[in-house]
Amino acid sequence: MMTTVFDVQQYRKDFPALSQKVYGKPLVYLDNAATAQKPQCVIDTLDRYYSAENANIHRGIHYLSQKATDAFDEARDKVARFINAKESREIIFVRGATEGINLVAQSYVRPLLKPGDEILITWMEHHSNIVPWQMVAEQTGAKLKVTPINDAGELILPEFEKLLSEKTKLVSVTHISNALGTINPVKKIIQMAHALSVPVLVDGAQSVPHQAVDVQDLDADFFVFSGHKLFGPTGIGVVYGKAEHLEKMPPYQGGGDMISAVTFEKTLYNKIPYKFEAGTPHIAGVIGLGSAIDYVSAIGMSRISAYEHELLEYGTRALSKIPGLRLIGTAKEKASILSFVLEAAHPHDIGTILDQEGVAIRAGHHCAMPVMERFGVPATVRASFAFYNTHEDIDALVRAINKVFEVFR
Ligand code: 7TS
Repeated sequence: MMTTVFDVQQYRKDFPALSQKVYGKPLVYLDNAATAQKPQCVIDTLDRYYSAENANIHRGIHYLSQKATDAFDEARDKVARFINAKESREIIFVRGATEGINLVAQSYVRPLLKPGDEILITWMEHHSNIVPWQMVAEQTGAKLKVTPINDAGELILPEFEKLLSEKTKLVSVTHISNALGTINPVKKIIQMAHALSVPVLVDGAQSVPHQAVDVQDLDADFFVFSGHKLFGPTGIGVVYGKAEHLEKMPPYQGGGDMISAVTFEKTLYNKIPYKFEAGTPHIAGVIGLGSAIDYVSAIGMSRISAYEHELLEYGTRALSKIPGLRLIGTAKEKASILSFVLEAAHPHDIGTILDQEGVAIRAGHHCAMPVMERFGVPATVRASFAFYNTHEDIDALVRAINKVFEVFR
C-alpha cells in the first residue's frame, strides 16, 4: 500500500488568509471551531459565479439561469455523496447548523409534541442545540431532559439510557463538542434511541470538517452542519433528513419555490427538498460549499483526521507541561480542540495577550454556558485546529502562553 505524506505546507499555500501578518507577526490561526479559512478554489468559485454565472435558479429559461441551476443541483449531489445520504433530495439547504436545528424543531418535532412529552439532549450542547428545543417545549408543554457528563467531559451513557423513555420524542446530540472536543459515540446513541423507536438528530457542525461522516452507517434521522466551518462560505448550511421523515413534515417557511401551485384558497407544496427551501437560496454559497467539499475530499477526510489527531496529541503533551494550566475536556475520544484555563489569568486577558502575539484563539463560554457551569469556570481559552495547522503553530501557542506568565507574574 502506498503511504502519502501529509504535506501541510503545500495545503497552507491554498489558503491566502494564512500567510498574512497581524501586529507584524505571522498569523497563527487557531480559531477553526468558530470558522475556518477558505481555500483559493472556494474564493475563485464565488468570484466566477458572481463574475460570469450570476442568475436566479429554477426560474429562468435563459443560458445563465440554466448554468446556475446545474451548478446548484450538482452541489446538492456533492453534499449527498460527502455524507453518504441515500438520495440528493434528502439534502436541504439552510443558513447553517443553527437554522437546521430550528427547522427540525419546528417542522418535525413541534407537530409531534404533547404536554409531558420529552426532548433529550446532553450537557455539552452548543446553545444552538438547546434553545430551539426550549422554544418548542414552551410552545407545546413538552419538557427538555439533559444527559449529564463526567469530569472528563464524556457523556454518561447509563444516565442517557435511564432518561430515554416512551415519552422521548427526539434525541438531539452533538457529534463533537465545540467547547470540550469530546467525540460522542453517536452510532451507539442512535442504536439505543432506535431500540425505543426514538428518532435522533446529530449536530455535525464540529464533525464534518474533521472526520468522514456516513449518515446511513450512523442511521441518523437528521444531521445538520454549517458550510463555513468546512472551509466554505458563511450563510450556507445543510439539513440531512431521511426522506420518510421529510415527506411527512410541513414546510418550515412559505414563499417562492416551495410550492407546486398557489390559489388564494389553497397552496399545494412542492416535493422534497424544495418544500423546505422558500425564497431565492444562497446560490453562491451552495456552489461554494460544493467547491469546499471537492477540496477536502481530494485531500481525504481520513487523512485529515489522522493528521489532526497527531496535532492534538502533540498539543495536549505541550500544554500539559505548563504549570497551573488545567485542560477542560479530557475525553478519551477527542477531536482537535484544546480548551483550558490558567490559574494566573482570566481567559479574556490570556486571549488579548495571545492576540498580540499573532495567535488567534477564542476566549469565552463558546456558546456552551452549561459546560462552563459544569466545570466551574466562567470561560475557557480554546485553541481549535484544522488540517492546515502545524506543530510550529502549537509551539507558537506555547510561547504566547509563556508571555502571559511574564505579564501576570
Ligand atoms: N453546533 C455546534 C456544535 C457548534 O459548534 C456551532 C457553532 C453551532 C452548532 C452553530 O453553528 P452556526 O454556524 O449555525 O453558528 N460553534 C461556534 C463556536 O464554537 N465558536 O463560534 C461558533
